[in-house]
Amino acid sequence: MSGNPVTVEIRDGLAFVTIDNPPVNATSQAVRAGLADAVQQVAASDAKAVILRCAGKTFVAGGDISEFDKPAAEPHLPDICNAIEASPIPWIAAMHGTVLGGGFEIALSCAFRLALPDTRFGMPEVNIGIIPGAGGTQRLPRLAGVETATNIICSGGMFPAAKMLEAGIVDALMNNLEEAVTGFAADLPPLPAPVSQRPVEHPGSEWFAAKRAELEKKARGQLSPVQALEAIQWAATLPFSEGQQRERERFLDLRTSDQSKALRHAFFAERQAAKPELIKGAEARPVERIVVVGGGLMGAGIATACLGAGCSVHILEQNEEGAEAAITRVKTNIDGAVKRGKLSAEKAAAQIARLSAGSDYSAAQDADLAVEAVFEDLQVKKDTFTRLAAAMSEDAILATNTSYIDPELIFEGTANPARCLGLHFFSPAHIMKLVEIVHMPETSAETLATGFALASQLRKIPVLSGICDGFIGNRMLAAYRRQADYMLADGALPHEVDAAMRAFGMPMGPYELQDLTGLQIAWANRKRQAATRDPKERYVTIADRLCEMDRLGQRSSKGWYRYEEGSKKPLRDPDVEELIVRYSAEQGIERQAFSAQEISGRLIAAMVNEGALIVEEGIAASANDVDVVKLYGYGFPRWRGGPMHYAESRGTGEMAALMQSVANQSPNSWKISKLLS
Ligand code: 3H9
Repeated sequence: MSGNPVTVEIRDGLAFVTIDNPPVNATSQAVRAGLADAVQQVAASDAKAVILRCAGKTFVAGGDISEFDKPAAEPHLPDICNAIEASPIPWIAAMHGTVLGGGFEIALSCAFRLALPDTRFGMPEVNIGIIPGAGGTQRLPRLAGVETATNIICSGGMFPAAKMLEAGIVDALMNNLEEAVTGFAADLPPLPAPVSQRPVEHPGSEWFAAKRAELEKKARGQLSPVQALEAIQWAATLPFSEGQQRERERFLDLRTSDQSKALRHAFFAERQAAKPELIKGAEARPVERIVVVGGGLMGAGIATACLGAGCSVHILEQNEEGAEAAITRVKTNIDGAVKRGKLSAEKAAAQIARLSAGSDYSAAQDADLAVEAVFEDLQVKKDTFTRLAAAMSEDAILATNTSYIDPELIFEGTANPARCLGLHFFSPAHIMKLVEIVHMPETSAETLATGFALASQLRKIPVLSGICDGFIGNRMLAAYRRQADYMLADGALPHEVDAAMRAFGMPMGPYELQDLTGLQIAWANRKRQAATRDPKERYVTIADRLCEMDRLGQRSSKGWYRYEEGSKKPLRDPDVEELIVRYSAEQGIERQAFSAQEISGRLIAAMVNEGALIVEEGIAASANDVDVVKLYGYGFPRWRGGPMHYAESRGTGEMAALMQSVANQSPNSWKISKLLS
């Protein structure tokens, strides 16, 4: 990149304006200044058209998010967009890569929009808690209609160029962009009316009301999608200039909002988590052939994800029947993706062609990496790795998907432990984004780098974790559930706890979630932990009692709730509530009422405290990593940024005081992190 990120070249009667601002050509202040100059420079030239293009892998991917903590600095993008649109010389956007946010808004101000066929478009502003701020909410409805504009802007999604062409947003798709655009510019079609001057068809206030209700339900507390809808509604009711002014005011307001700060924190935290210090400079090994041991729900999910990333997968099962069942499970996952329109039938067939299964470990001999997803039992896992190590080369990577067992015990005695690590996927593994990459002291940086590279190949979000019971995510979940159980014993009921956590923004409360996933795994863990549990720690046995009564969740038609046949709707169960009240009485506890805020405050405090301990102990490299785990593995509301960001935004003092009161309520049960005091 030269000093100036925007250059102008006038050649053969055409002006070429090139933005070169790696990595993603964001419209930083320098780019905006360069564009403002370019507008004037070309207006004063004798060029008959301007071609706006970008160097590197992408067109402009939006405003520069790293500038959003500072006050907005001139020149402002809406003014530049207006100047491009008003230019006496027509501007042509020549687009490739991703055309996002402010980049899309610049393109909407051009007279023509041309793109490579594999370009993707989107207005992802709502994902970072803002709305488009350079006329996007006002121009897009004028170009493509309110409904299409709403789908693009309020979803924050990315859309293929073919869809944009169909919607009339892009004028043409061209293969040899540079040459084709130059040809197009040399022989321009008649100029269309500037987008800002086109009329908008109002779909009716009922349409807006219904859309608003739909967005509110989906957003679970996130405000930006509804705010964006309101701005689109201005496009349908106000002159452009007024609509644009209101859009700008709202954009600036939202930029400083807590939600936007939290969502921006999440954006940078997940990128930072993917590049831990420990793998700096280490080279990842290519992974093409993968063996997955165990073709149950988890193993089949891992296999599906690996196939989707272009790897070949062999599943090892105990016998041929098990192997066949595993293949069926993977095929069902792949079929599901086809049915949901996520995968073409052709790609699905290619994935299935790369899948095999059997029970003979010699099939693992050429694999680059093996992931074990067998029964959560130390001896079974140890035996699996003994057989894998014997079959595979001594530097093939060995990964355990254990959720709780110490990988050091699992890999004890394995030759070359530097190639061993944990790859902790979350179920269903072909859908859930999070992978905890668990390192042992012996694990080499190269092995870890390979784990991170594989995760990104699988389009997952990797987070490094050291070793502790439950690693980062499940250890925090255990603390959260423990506090929830304390609250049941002290006076709350499951539906109150669940409602409070949903109101906080969680997709589900802890009890309905346990019913959905089954109570038995956590029960087995509690039994395993019993031997080492501090006898002075408060231990509430309500969950154990339910398990002993075979109330194991939805699959047994009853758990914390009861379920009517064929229904997944949790219904309050007087038997469970009676059991809870009886438990309190047995313990001599006088039950008290808790407000939803008290419940969520205490549960989150317990979660934050555990996260802080995890950072304090060095299990997580940073509080950011803890946030990423909770955002991607446990549905923590992204617009709150993750538990650690949330705690920081509330003030650690407030969180410390809350945690102290939680600890006082259940003496000897909580260690409070030094980071909270
Ligand atoms: C906006 O446009 C507002 C306007 O409406 C109004 C203005 C008035 N800013 O994701 P990657 C960095 S709001 C600053 O790993 P990929 C990113 O942090 C904006 N930095 O690559 C990373 O840095 P590092 C609306 C940005 O190929 C590096 O680039 N736009 C920005 O997997 C590579 O990123 C968005 O929200 C940015 N806008 O994906 C787009 N974008 O290497 C957000 C990226 O130091 N961006 N960086 O970690 C994306 O969705 C993806 O980055 C993209 C590339 C698809 C572009």
